[in-house]
Amino acid sequence: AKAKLLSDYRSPEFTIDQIDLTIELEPQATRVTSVMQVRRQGRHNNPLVLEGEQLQLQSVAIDGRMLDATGYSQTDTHLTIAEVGDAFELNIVVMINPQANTSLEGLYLSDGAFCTQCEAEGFRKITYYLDRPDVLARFTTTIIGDASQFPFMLSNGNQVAKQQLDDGRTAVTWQDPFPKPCYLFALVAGDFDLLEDSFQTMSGRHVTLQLFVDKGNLDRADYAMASLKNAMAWDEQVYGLEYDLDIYMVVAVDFFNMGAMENKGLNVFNSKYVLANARSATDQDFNGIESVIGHEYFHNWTGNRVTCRDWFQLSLKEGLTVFRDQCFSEDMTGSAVNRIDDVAIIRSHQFAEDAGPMAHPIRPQSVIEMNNFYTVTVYNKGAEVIRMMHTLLGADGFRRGMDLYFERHDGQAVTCDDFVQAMEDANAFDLSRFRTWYQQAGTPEVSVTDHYNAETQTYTLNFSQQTPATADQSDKTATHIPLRIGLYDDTGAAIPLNTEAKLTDGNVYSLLTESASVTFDHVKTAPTPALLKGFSAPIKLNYQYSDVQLLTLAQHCEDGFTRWDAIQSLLARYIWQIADGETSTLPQNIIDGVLAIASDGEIEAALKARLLQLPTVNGLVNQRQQIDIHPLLNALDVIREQLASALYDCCLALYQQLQQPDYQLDAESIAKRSLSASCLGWIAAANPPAADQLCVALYNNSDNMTEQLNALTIANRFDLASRNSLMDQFEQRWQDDGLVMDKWLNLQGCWNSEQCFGNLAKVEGKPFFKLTNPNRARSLIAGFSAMNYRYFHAQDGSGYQWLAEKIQNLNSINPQIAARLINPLTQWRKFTAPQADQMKAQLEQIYQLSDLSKDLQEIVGKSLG
Ligand code: HT7
Ligand code: ZN
Repeated sequence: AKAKLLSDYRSPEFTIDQIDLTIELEPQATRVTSVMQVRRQGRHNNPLVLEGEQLQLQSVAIDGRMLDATGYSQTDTHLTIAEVGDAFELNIVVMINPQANTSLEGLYLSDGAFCTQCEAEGFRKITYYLDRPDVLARFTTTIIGDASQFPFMLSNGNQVAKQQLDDGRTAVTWQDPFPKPCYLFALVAGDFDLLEDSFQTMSGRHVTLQLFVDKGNLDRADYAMASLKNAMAWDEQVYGLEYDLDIYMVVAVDFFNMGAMENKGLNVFNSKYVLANARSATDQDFNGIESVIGHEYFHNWTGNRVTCRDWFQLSLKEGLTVFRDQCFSEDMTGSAVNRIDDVAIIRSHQFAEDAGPMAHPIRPQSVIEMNNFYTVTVYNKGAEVIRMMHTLLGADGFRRGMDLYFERHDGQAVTCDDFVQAMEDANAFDLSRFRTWYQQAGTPEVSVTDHYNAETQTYTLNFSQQTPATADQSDKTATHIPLRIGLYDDTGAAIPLNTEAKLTDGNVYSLLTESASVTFDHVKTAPTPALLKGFSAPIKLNYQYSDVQLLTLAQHCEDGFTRWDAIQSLLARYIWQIADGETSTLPQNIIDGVLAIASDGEIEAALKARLLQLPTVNGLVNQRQQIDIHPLLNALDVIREQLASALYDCCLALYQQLQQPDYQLDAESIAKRSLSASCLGWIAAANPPAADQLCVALYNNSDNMTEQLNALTIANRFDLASRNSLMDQFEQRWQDDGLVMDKWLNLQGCWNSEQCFGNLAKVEGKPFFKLTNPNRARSLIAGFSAMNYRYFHAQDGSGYQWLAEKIQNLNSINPQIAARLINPLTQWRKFTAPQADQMKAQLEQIYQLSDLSKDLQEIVGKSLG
């Protein structure tokens, strides 16, 4: 397959102003009739070339005149009509087979309900079309089907007609008044339970809200509905953005490749991000629902009203919308720890992508399969880039930029550059160097040295930046890096910043060149610097902190992220020293420092839970070029055990204090449960039999999934005596509930036990495990390959072989999911022999598959190349 290049972008030669679709539903033979008003764009005589895949063409007519086979030509991917006028009506009829569609792209069946997924390029599996985001058409959709089987037949916009046909079928017609690209088209037909509510917009309009869930699931729909209403109110308050249709529908389906999809007026959701009650879902699940419901809702303006010119611009809508959903969640929970969790994703996953074979800028320049670019780089690093603009411009300046963006581009398909231009113009702020973030892959590294002059009481920071070469680009230039700085004295008190250098709001210094220095005056003693408060840029920072300086920041800095980061750095330092055989223990002052944090009654519970986290394996792996994995895992165990025995009494006391009589879903109760789980983990590491008793009691006495799963997770992670019986109990209770069993499947995947492989085979045979369902497949497979480090990296290579087998099966079932799950193998260059060679050998075998999908070709090819 050939790569498409951003530099090859050309505006469309034709556009489609209106499309009337008629879709006659039959599981194996759905007829799709489209009537399109097509217009030539610009002066040329080129033929009309439409995209289409896996379609059985029935007929083509232009202005009511049927074309014979000489009037058009077809390939597997295109329909070309040579002789067309400047404006004409094009009528095309195709047949498709939704039942055979296991890729979950286009029109497919999810447990008997018809549904669609068109982003990025799935509409071409429904009919021939100009399947690109810069062709915006008005859609009218008529769905014809058996109303007893499909009481709800839904599409975008407003329902304008419903009619009983002579043959007993029902025809329902929907009209979307907003022109849109076809990736935002949606159709759903099925039998659901419906939760209905309403929202009054700031201008007083009444919007009907409808949430469709599988029969019997209404008791799990309330939180999603409440989150939707919160999101609608938040977007009005923060951005002045109001919903624009009279109805907003959300449908939850079980078979879905990603989290959800923002189709205009008709969102389709993975049921994981809708269905939750206290018995079946964890606090983390509730958080996920709030953020994904918010995310899809916010797309109505950042994505739908203003959309992308081409798919290289994906971060225009995704980076911005992730940033908006992160801010929404922060405002809803009112907690600083959201930021820590967001940064942890960047450091564990995005840094790996930036250093790996698929490295790409947030605006990629070359793509083979677009589905491979829905990445942590485009989404999460993209959000960090938007956040940096927010940091540099301030909340008011950012809002001015957003207002100008909508004023200029509402109803258009635009580029990332149009967004930055609006920010720049609205604030008269120079973002020319900042634009590098859109062009350059890789994680910039900022190295800092300092000098304190006691005589002049001045303190100088010397910065230099460098971005290492990435798989896609060797030459890098300096970028615009906002560094939020603080200085602290030995007691941890903040020192006021006096400098001639320009600092923007909140003491943000803009590093714009390869190297630069800043001098602070009136600094009475040598300070401890905090150089990246709030993780003000997605970079790696190198400064030679002493242990004591890091302890000072960990204990006293007012910025939660900096405190967490300081402890992570301290622990990582000794984990590496142990892994490298340079030492065997953690120094006592660090143990005392962590203990002081654990016993500090002033630290709020949610933050304390984060401060007591060990660095993640992924985060550690991303700190070095090459890893000998088993010594690293052993070193982590050493540190865990050592800290655990010091923390044991304190954690046991805290654990008892934190018990709550009943389940509440407010921020404080959630924080207590999270700290309580963290304490239980430390107790288990120090004293497995004691933890075993606590886990059994917690599991049996609790009525909520958060605590039950905490008990189960710890029993599983530490392979406690009750592990098997608790897992069996859980299976008995929930075996008919796929969503809940995902949690169990995930635990089976990451079971750190010698029985792990035999167990995996048993689990794969369970009736509720289906490789065709992405949630099930992901839970077990990623549980093993992304979380079970010891056995995934088993010395004989059997972990890699197990994953490769799953990938081979998924290649023909669902290429998108195969391409996502293969990720751990593609990182082979990070590991020393024999692991690297064993991983590579599996990739080479996969690369030989005769029916290898485009998705895997791109990823495996780059990894081996
Ligand atoms: N915009 C949505 C993207 C999406 C998607 C992309 C590829 C294949 C399947 C997909 N399902 C949804 C999701 C979002 O960012 O809101
Ligand atoms: Zn999105």
